[in-house]
Amino acid sequence: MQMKVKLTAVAALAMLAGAASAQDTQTVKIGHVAPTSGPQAHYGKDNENGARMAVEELNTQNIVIGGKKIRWEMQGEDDAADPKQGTAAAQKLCDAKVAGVVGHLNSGTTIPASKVYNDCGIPMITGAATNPNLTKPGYKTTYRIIANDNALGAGLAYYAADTLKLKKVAIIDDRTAYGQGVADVFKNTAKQKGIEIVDEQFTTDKATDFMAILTAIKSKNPDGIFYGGMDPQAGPMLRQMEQLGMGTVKYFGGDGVCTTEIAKLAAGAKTLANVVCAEGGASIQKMPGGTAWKAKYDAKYPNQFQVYSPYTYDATMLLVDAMKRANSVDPKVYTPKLIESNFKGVTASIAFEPTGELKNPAITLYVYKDGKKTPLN
Ligand code: ABU
Repeated sequence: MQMKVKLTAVAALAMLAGAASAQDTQTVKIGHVAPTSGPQAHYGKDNENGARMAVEELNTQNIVIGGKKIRWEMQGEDDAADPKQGTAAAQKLCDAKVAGVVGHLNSGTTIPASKVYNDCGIPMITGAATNPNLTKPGYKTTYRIIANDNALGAGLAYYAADTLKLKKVAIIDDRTAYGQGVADVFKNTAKQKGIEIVDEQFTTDKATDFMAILTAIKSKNPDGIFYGGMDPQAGPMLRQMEQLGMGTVKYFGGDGVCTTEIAKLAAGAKTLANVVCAEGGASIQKMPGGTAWKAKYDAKYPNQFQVYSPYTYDATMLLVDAMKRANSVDPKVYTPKLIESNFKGVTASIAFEPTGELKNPAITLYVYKDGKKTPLN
């Protein structure tokens, strides 16, 4: 009997000790959303890798917030680049009570999802969605840490006019928020710079056959084509331009075509050498922590790097930086700290305009030399 009492007391003490340590540790979830299935999965997986890498590093840092040691967990969701799936994923993350969200990738999913996050009071930071309309509603929960399409589209138009001295350009876009938006900025700036827009054609983010629209454009004899869209379309389009004998036509695109993958998708087409694309931020070689970070990324995720993973890494770290400064993981408490960020990231020193846009965004233009993405500046 006495033995039984002793054992019960020991068990109770052990339970108390367990309860105390459980109380001192708190699991905090950070959501990530991107298309991790479908034709844009290579971008989405790269983005998710960046956020996961940050979470794994955070878990080695023994971070204490509000008196509790935090165990960080990433909850990854797939929106398949589809606006409806984007808002469903956002609601799922709200319901899961994540502390913050990194994403989404596509402007077409990010813009409607930003309202869902604002309604449930969770901050989101995108390092990929570039349509300027994202920050127009003025939500205090919406942040972007990369240049938007006003900078990308205009930068390319200036290059086409001032450096390449092009006179006649045709425009194609995929009718998504991103594709249409960046094409409009390019078109309007190019017109202001005296370039004639000889044709405008439209496609979708599902299409793979562009022979009809390229044939129509060829008859207008342009010096260049601007494509507003992503690489699953741009790669085959470059192949089909070659088949149609459009081997001297310059090909412009925003960050959506500025990937490692486009070299594979163009499948050896010589027209890849005509691509000039613009991406937000400095080239990885010129980012403050870019070279060392990329070496770590490549060791962990060989051959998966595309464009935005340094930004999803920084976005994750930025959320946690705001939580640390607020000494709280509660979105209501720490979200106001985000706008005051002055964070030395891998990609840049990150501070925000009152709108949630990045202060002083840089852009870099790239070409593909011998099939390899190469910065021009
Ligand atoms: N920024 C290009 C890809 C993502 C988007 O804005 O739709």
